[in-house]
Amino acid sequence: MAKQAPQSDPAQDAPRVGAPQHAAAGLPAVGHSLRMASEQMSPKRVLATLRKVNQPDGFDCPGCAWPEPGKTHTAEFCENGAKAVAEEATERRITPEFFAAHPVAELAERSGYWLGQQGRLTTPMLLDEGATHYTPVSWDEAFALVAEELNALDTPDGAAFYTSGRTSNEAAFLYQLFARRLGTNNLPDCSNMCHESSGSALTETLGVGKGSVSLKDLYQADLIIVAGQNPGTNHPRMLSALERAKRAGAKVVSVNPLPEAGLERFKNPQNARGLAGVGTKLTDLFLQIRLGGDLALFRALNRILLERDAVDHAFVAEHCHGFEEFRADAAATDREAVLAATGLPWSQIEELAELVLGSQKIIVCWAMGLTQHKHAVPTIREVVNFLLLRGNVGRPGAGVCPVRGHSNVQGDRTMGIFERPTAAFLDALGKEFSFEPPREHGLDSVDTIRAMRDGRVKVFFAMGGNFVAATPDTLATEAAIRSTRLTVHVSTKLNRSHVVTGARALILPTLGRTDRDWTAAGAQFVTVEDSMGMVHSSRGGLRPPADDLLSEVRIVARLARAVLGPQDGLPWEEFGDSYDTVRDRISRVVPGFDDFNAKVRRPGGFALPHGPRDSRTFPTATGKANFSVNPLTAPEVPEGRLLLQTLRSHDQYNTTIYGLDDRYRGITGGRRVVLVNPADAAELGLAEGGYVDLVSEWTDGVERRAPHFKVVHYPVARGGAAAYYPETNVLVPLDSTADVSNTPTSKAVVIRFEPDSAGV
Ligand SMILES: Nc1nc2c(c(=O)[nH]1)N[C@H]1C(S)=C(S)[C@@H](COP(=O)(O)OP(=O)(O)OC[C@H]3O[C@@H](n4cnc5c(=O)[nH]c(N)nc54)[C@H](O)[C@@H]3O)O[C@H]1N2
Ligand SMILES: Nc1nc2c(c(=O)[nH]1)N[C@H]1C(S)=C(S)[C@@H](COP(=O)(O)OP(=O)(O)OC[C@H]3O[C@@H](n4cnc5c(=O)[nH]c(N)nc54)[C@H](O)[C@@H]3O)O[C@H]1N2
Ligand SMILES: [Mo]
Repeated sequence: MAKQAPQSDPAQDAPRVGAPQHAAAGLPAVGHSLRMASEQMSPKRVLATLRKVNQPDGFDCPGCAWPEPGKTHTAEFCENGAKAVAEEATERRITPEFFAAHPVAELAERSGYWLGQQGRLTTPMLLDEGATHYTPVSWDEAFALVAEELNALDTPDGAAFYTSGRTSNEAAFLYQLFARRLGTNNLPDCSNMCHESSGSALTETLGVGKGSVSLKDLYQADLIIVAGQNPGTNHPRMLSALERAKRAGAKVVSVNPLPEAGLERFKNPQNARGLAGVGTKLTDLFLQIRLGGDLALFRALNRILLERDAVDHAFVAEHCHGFEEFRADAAATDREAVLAATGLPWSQIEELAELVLGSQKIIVCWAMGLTQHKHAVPTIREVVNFLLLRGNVGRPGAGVCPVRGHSNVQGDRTMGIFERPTAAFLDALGKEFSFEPPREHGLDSVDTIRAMRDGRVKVFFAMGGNFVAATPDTLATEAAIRSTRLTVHVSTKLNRSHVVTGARALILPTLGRTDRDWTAAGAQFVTVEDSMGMVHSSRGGLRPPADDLLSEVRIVARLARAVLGPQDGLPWEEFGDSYDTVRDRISRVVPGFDDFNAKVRRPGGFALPHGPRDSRTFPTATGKANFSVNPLTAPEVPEGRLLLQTLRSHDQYNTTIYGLDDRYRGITGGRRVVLVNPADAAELGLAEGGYVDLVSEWTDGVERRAPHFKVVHYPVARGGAAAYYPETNVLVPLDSTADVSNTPTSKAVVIRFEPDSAGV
């Protein structure tokens, strides 16, 4: 039986503040995940579902992209994976009656948390022009309507096709094929807001925009630096890997403006010691860096390594390009500028340098703390310089480790979800399907918003995700979306993007990872690629929320047939019924996927080739690994202002809010909090527990305000503040993006504080 949805709403949230914790997981995490799951499902379904997470015969956890260890533990999931699974496998349902009872105007007043709690979507729904309510439509009507709007465009570039990173390889491949046969490269995706900066920096310097390490490398490393990442919440299974690395003698350094509990100590819930005992201390050295100080930190490290001549000269001579220019510039790194940018004492930087000098094998892991800054790309290039100096790329126990977010965000890119595809990819695609794909680059996420605003994009189609809530500058973005002709969302759950729409809107419900997927050709499975380039299968086992739900693969296949017409000539029906036929095509288009259908049926799947990792071959413009020169910059913050980073609480998955607690940071019952260093709070007159408005400052003079945030005195690095996304996306200016990657600067928003305008 479906249960009643809880009614609490963050609009009336009342955060309570306790002490931050100093260890992650352990028994409370197990209890927490089971409680969350049982709010959504019967006990039998909880067991049946959680038993299949990340098992060879089961489904890939829709939580994060962290890889599965070779021999899977019987419970290879974590507290937050369990929440992600429960969110999807919930027994609550949204039926046409729900939409009849709630006008869209009313739903637009509801919190994202409330929308998500209503259950799984079951029926295709249409919001027609001028209508107040969504009404049911048949699948055929829905596809015909999309075809009508797309075919009415002057140019295929008047449409944009967004992807969120849960989409399977098979669906992603067909989706980009469809967009390109239609004639556009407008394929924005969540990567644009996520690891695009990593992809840009790594492609330029190493030739492959992905991480170069496997789990085995982590276990063999001497030193692991975790910079700008909160794995205790966002990649909990990474803590088991760090624990294992530590047992084998590795040192762990964390670089973060916040002391994150998960990096301090880990109580592994999968063994008795972790459940009951004190757990394992993870961080050996914690550098509490200022927001945006990482480029300065890595430049300082590089200067010290050069001064000590701690350079792998043989590696540099044989494999690298640009060393002399880099050396001249890095050696001149100004110490005072480093101290100002990082806020760290020089002695701590030297302490880290000593650890580096004592280590043969070094890995640097990072996530959004590095990628969402104006100077994110130069920062990551400098990390690469640091690793190249001592030959830490392309040998066991060493390398770059950008830790991906969505469970298949890396695979989607591999399948061609990219607004700037390479010529080689388009050549292969064109050859396989006998057509000439469009060559002109398309729009990324931020440029899609601009194009909608300017009337150049009229149809917005989303394969998953929650575009209006996930993107910056909420008010500008919502206005842009509302000016379009048609918005279409292929979704599992209701969210904000379904109630802020174009003139017409469609919701196309779909199967999730946990659902059984049967077609005319029998049982189907899909494949995904994890953060370390391992490809494996995923097969759901639950009865789908409705009998006529279509998988993403079938939705794309039927859409393509409806839009492109019978004259298109590709066997879309066959693609939709038999995913093996899609994989056969992928095997001939995407490098590394030869013999795909056979290889993916082996337990554990297979690893994609990676030149730098496998053979120290670097497919860059110079044919070598490129050193780069990255002038020292850091965010500038005027007097009386702080730099705000927007981050995740422990009870959310991006725009999906599971609950109102952030347990490790000691915050419960609400999300509208702003964490401020007590010394900064004293200077700015921000009383603990008081309420304020956050107002962001940007060169365009537009006022961006997020009202009613409770001030929490918290040990964040001086000069910075932290608050949760997506509530704070209203503060991130659309034009404030990273150089090169165009990623919104979600970790660097200049704000001032004003009296609480909600006046509560
Ligand atoms: N449970 C759960 N899991 C998730 C997600 C989720 O929302 N919930 N989201 C998924 C997705 S899509 C992604 S991309 C990942 C995100 O994973 P993370 O990147 O860990 O997520 P954030 O909460 O954005 O955390 C950023 C971390 O970087 C630190 N930081 C911020 N600015 C700086 C800086 O300038 N320098 C340094 N050194 N550190 C900084 C913050 O203090 C924080 O610890 O997680 C994925 N997994
Ligand atoms: N201020 C600020 N903004 C940020 C960030 C930040 O740190 N700060 N982080 C950025 C990052 S890293 C990312 S990745 C983006 C995330 O941006 P998105 O990927 O667009 O957002 P999500 O919240 O992950 O999308 C959740 C929705 O996906 C749908 N969904 C879930 N599972 C499935 C599925 O299997 N199939 C389909 N079709 N739909 C499904 C559900 O309807 C759910 O409501 O946000 C970015 N925005
Ligand atoms: Mo992400």
